[in-house]
Amino acid sequence: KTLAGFIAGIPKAELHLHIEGTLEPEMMLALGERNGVPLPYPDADAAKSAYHFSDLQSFLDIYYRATAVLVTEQDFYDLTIAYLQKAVSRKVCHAEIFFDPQSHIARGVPFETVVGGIGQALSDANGGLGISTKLIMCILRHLSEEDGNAVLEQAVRWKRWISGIGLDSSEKGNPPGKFRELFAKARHYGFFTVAHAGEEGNASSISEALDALHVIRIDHGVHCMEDPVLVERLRLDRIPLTICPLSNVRLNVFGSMREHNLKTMLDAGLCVTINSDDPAYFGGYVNENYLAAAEALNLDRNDIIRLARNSFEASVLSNVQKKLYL
Ligand code: ES4
Ligand code: ZN
Repeated sequence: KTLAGFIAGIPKAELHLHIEGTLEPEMMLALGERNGVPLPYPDADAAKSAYHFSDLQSFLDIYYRATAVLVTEQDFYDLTIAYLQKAVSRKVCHAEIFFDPQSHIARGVPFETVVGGIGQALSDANGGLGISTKLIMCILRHLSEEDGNAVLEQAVRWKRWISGIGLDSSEKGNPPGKFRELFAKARHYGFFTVAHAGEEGNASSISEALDALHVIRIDHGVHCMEDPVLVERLRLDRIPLTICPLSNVRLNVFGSMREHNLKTMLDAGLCVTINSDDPAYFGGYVNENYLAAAEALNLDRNDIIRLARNSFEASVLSNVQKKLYL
């Protein structure tokens, strides 16, 4: 069996996936047309060739602009169903999915429209598609804590569909501590919490996310290796890291896939997982991320099995549900 076939055949969980980052150029253009939202690209090929990024911010500018085509509840429903179908066909059995309500509210799209469309799609899939899901509402860290508090208060009324609170967007200049009180409130309300940290920021931002926000998992976290004390803490406490190899290379966190430290982290005994982040922008879904990392870093089949098992261990599924996969 080929390595690609092996990867495609094993059950996986995806834990770091922005639903807005699954907006493929074809759907972006169709929704732009449907909703009368102008786009800077004449066709899908032009969009794809514009997806060259120098760093996280240069990506975020293009990504937030594209999300402007998402207007109606049906748009959010269609976007989510399209991702879930791709996930199922790649043997993703469980997905914990991020969304960014503040980027939509700022454009005048109501919170209920966003959560209603995404939540209905997830709920329909749980019945028919054969994938389980959790929804994680991300707070945009470049905005104020006050702005984040407003969506947190709305999320409480949608607890039947929202399980966790995350933290994303520009890491530079927006340390985790800025959201200490918001995250304390989120935990008080019964949400689990995660945060992007150590993507462009250094190891201290990871420690700060653990100490100030009490997150159960770190998104990216690739800069942890700079701090041996932190590595030991992550290892002993089995704090999972959701790694996104293609994203890291496309955003110049690493100069090439061969320079990625995923294998080093795995060999250090960390609970690392492979995920796709924003697959419509970074050149592949979860299986392509496994394959690109495996080929560049010489991962063997035991490494791949370990990564897939880690993905279920790192999920928020109950122990009973995890036993189906571990
Ligand atoms: C993101 Cl790769 C990445 N980092 C931070 N925030 C994000 N939002 C969407 N993709
Ligand atoms: Zn991300």
